[in-house]
Amino acid sequence: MIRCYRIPFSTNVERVALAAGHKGVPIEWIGVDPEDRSLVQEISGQSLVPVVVVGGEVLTDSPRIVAWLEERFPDPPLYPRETARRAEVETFVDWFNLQWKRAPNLIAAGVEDADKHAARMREAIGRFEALLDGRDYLFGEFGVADVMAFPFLKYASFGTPEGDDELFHRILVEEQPLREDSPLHAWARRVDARPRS
Ligand SMILES: N[C@@H](CCC(=O)N[C@@H](CS)C(=O)NCC(=O)O)C(=O)O
Repeated sequence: MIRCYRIPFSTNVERVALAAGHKGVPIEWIGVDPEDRSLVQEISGQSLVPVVVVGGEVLTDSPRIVAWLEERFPDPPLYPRETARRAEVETFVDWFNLQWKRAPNLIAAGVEDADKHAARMREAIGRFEALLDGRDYLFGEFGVADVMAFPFLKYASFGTPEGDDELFHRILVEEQPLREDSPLHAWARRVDARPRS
């Protein structure tokens, strides 16, 4: 059994739920008090979730956990099987995690040039919309790009759910205004309807 430690409304935890759901892999979820990370710290040596414990192995960092799920449970796949297609998707995943995510994180940290980062987030909307031009998911078939991006972009379409008062999530709503006819709305509904473990 795969055990995963989580906190409510966590974007990075939702990635694991979507990836495992796609593969039909059950997860035993352990809820952690967001204000008390001592258990997570003890298990993983750091305080962020998701943390996966499986056999004697402890995995942190959602992209790494999703890649582990792909390796351990290859069917159905989340990454393209063809080498070049896979490299394209991995390039998107790295851009999203290493570049795109910096803007909302820096705004939440209260940096002085928040406006510059907010403008980057608004610019990026056009790129996501272009990826959805004529197709249902970011790279055609549902896959790792959708798993990585959805938990962050869904706020632009759905807003914050009741009980979610996280500043980071409010930034994801406020700095990603969507046109009514943006294809991101239909994409968000499509991904939201997919199974989660
Ligand atoms: N790179 C990590 C980031 C994990 C992360 O930032 N987790 C958030 C929840 S979505 C967290 O635990 N935040 C608590 C905090 O910052 O104290 C991943 O992708 O899993």
